[in-house]
Amino acid sequence: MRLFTRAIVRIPGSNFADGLTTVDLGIPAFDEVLHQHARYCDALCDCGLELTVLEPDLRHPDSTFVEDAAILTPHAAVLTRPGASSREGEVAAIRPVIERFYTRVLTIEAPGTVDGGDICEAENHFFIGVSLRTNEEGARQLAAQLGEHGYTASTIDIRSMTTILHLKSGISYVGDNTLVVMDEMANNPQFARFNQIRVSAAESYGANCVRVNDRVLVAKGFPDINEKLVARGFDPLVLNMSEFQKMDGGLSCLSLRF
Ligand code: CIR
Repeated sequence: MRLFTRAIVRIPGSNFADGLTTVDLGIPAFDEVLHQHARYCDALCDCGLELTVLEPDLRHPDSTFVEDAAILTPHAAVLTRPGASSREGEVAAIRPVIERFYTRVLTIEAPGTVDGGDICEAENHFFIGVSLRTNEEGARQLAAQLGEHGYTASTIDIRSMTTILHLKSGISYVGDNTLVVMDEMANNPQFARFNQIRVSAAESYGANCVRVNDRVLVAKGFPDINEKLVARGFDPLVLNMSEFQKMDGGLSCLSLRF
């Protein structure tokens, strides 16, 4: 599993609750949003990462979900072209930050769209979700760019799965050839070569977890996933994500790790 040394995060803005959401879980409480974000940052530091912490960007209420604006591999960075128009400007805002760390910065061009949340990296292979945010043209461009850097890629069409926004809402690669995957997706033949930790519909939000060096970040409140990770020798680090869940956000989307 790739070792990470750094992460980029962005502090949520006071208009965080004005972002996009498809769920009906209530309005996030801003104090608690900031608190949960701070604990998330602490967790990344505990995993050994050096953080670049960006100031809130009030022009873009969803911009704390930095993962959607870029894909960072050891060899190249790709700036995305988010599928939601309210999020397009997030890319220009993060570009100079990415350029501090990468000499080679690629882009997704219209009519392609890609959200980073649809990109699941599993060693040298990338699963690219084709969703309501990432279109086939975006997936094609990204696969070609990754191919030039020695990676393979394949697409997974999640457009018919109404319960998830992004591919990584339903699947995570946690290293050691293991996927955490929601039941609805588990039988996809593309996942057959992996060990699988299956996630029931009741715990589906918990399928978005993140391997960071020796730990796996896991959302609080999903005991079955937690137990299964422990049983397979993983070391979960549990974080309360309740306020981000209200805005369709998961653990992975709050950081760019590299
Ligand atoms: C959105 O709908 O775009 C945000 N409210 C949530 C984005 C979550 N991102 C992710 O899962 N990668």
